[in-house]
Amino acid sequence: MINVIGLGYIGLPTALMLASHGIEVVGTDYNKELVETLRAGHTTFKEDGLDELFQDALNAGIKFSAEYQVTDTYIVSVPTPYDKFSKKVDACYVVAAVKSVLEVAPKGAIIVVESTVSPGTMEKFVRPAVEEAGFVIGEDIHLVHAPERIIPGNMVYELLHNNRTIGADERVIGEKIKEVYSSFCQGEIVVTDIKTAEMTKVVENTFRAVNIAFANELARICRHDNMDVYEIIRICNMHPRVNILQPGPGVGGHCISVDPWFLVGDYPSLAKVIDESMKTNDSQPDFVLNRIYEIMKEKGMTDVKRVGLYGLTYKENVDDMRESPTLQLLESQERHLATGLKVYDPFITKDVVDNQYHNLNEFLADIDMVVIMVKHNEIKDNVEKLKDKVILDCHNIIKLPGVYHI
Ligand code: SAJ
Repeated sequence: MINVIGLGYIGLPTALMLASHGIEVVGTDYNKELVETLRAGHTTFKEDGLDELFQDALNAGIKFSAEYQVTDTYIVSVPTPYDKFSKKVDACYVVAAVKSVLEVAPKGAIIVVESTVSPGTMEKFVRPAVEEAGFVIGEDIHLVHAPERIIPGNMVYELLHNNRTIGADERVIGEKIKEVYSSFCQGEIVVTDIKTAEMTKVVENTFRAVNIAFANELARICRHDNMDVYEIIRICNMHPRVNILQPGPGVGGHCISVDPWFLVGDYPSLAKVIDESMKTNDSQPDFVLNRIYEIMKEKGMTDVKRVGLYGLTYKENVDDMRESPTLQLLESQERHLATGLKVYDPFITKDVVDNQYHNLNEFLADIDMVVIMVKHNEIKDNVEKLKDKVILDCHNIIKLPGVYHI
């Protein structure tokens, strides 16, 4: 039996996937309300294919509990916040989960940490916690780091198809865990050591963050001299060895906008390109705000209350708002002592910010200018409703005459 600890964006789909592929699974979360919701047969977030997978797992007998289970294999998938000032990872949830596992784990149990951690976290925080509790690593307890790699918006497909990395002290333990993931994973599974596994995960996200920062910087250069950044990137990407990502209103989510800071926090005098890239991405919502004011001036608009931000989530077609560029932009607007921008997102049904709408038509009726912050399918399907608006399209998806870009 496998006890999956933490039933959030990564832990839940992983538990469901294992269960629906013949493995006995108990999913544990300290949040009793969440456990009750799952027990009542409801998922806790929206994701393509998640409800079907949930049903398969229920049919296969998956169980949910607030208690840690006595078993031989644990998968820990809890959040790893980071300290915004020191830029260092805060491994407190991982360490707390591991300590709770140790209270029930039998001799020889394997603890797999899936949460993203900065290189050296297992060495600096997890190993000491295990040793302080009186366990001998490699005899009483085996440690593994198997970072997740799935992308919100396509999680179920990527869980099945992505290659995976497993870091373990002992090859034989790594191979044993590889077998567990092979129950559903059709990709290649590499077994390596723990620190290499930690580093690969952070490097993958850093590569993407730096590439997006490069695209955002190109957008600023092109804006300065009135060039079309999208056409330039499109043509450059026709070169067989060039693959530039797209500029946007900023970088959100709890991965690309966070993980690279671990390297800056741990290697401040070495991680220069990464540091600058993160600063570029973090200042992108401000760049959009300036662009809004610039366009308002050009159009003779004076009332910011007639401007609306379309999209609150960190990216398209998900309901996750963590570190979202829209929230960053609104914070920035408040710092400038100006408020009043209207906001709407079809995926956010609760009231989370001022001046928020829950209906596209009502939102559009109250504004003259719309800023496309997120490229949800809904807005792509409703382009004709934007015809009489001033449009600032931060994603280059609206094909109408006179559209402004970042
Ligand atoms: N973005 C751009 N331009 C682009 C692509 C993305 O501005 O060309 C923005 C998005 O709008 C969003 C942010 O970047 O605000 C991040 O979105 P994303 O789709 O690039 O990535 P995440 O954060 O949803 O998921 C990433 C993935 N990592 C990589 O692709 C290397 C995923 O595979 C990881 O599992 C995930 O981080 C994670 O959990 O670490």
